[in-house]
Amino acid sequence: TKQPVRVAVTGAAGQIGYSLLFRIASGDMLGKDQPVILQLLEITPALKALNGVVMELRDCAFPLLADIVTSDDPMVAFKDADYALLVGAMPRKAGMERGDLLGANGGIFKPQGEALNAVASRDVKVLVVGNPANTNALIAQQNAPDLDPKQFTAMVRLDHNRAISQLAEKTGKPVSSIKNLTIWGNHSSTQYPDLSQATVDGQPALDQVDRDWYEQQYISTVAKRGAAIIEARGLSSAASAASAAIDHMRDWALGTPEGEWVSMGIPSDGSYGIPEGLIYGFPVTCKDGQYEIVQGLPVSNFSRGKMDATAQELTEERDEVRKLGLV
Ligand code: NAX
Repeated sequence: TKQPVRVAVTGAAGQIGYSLLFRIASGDMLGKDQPVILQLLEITPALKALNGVVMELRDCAFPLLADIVTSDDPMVAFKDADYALLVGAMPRKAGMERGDLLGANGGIFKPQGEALNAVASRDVKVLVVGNPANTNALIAQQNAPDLDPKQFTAMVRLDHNRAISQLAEKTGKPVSSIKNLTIWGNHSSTQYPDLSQATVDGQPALDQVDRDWYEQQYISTVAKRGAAIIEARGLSSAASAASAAIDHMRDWALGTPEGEWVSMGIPSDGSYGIPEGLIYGFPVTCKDGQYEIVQGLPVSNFSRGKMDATAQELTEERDEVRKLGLV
């Protein structure tokens, strides 16, 4: 039997945490043969609620759940962590400007980056879910100089999964028939869900839907799905966000299927003309715990405009957090 690995989760008493922790503990993320130790971080006032979640986790009697640690100190929660899912963040409140939001989250992700740098496993894989996810990942990364920048990623997998599901619905085909679509850029309304390389049952997706629907409806439906969920449910996406986080980490750790790619927010190496260093959604394949950008895909003028617009937004966010001294 394998040795347990340490999985840190922040915001563990929140909505996403309530779905995510049970999926991790049941083996959905790292495999049905991989024991885990959960190391849960919350703010002090939420520790009581977190204790209730821990009681339920214990009541599941998950065979793979080796231990649970809770703390309000990132130096404790991140100690020797092999995986870190940074879910807790400061939500945007009415009247908040982008600068205020980035500043408030800097107060969370700077110390968390420093703590990961100080105490996490040298191979820790970090996924930032808390919004604004891409720039929060950048802040944590820039405050962890002893770790490889590539160890910091942001979640665009929920957008990727939403894009698959919308296309499946439109074409009347099962989700499993859809391959190789990409979410480029920011997890925000500027994201670009790109069908130019996508296939449905092995045939080009764009031969099966009309171009107008794709450009005028599909892209914005995917990008605005989060708002539609809030409108319907009165709360933001939680179980689907948790499921996407599981997918992201599982594929990163255990690999993507041969001939298929997924979308991950990762530090740009300049591929596809995206400014180096931005945490940007790219098509990637994963093998042996490493991801690699899918190279050489053709980029149409339409795609170029969309890819540059979302890069521009991320550049502005980076300028803003530089001004605040966070990176
Ligand atoms: P909740 O408000 O239910 O939970 C957040 C939890 O984080 C709370 O329990 C809070 O006490 C905790 N927290 C706050 N600051 C903390 C800190 N410094 N250290 C540790 N814990 C802290 O939000 P939830 O619905 O779970 O969403 C969490 C985050 O995910 C939000 O920022 C949300 O915007 C973001 N999302 C990101 C998505 C993505 O695709 N990247 C999609 C879903 C979701 O909207």
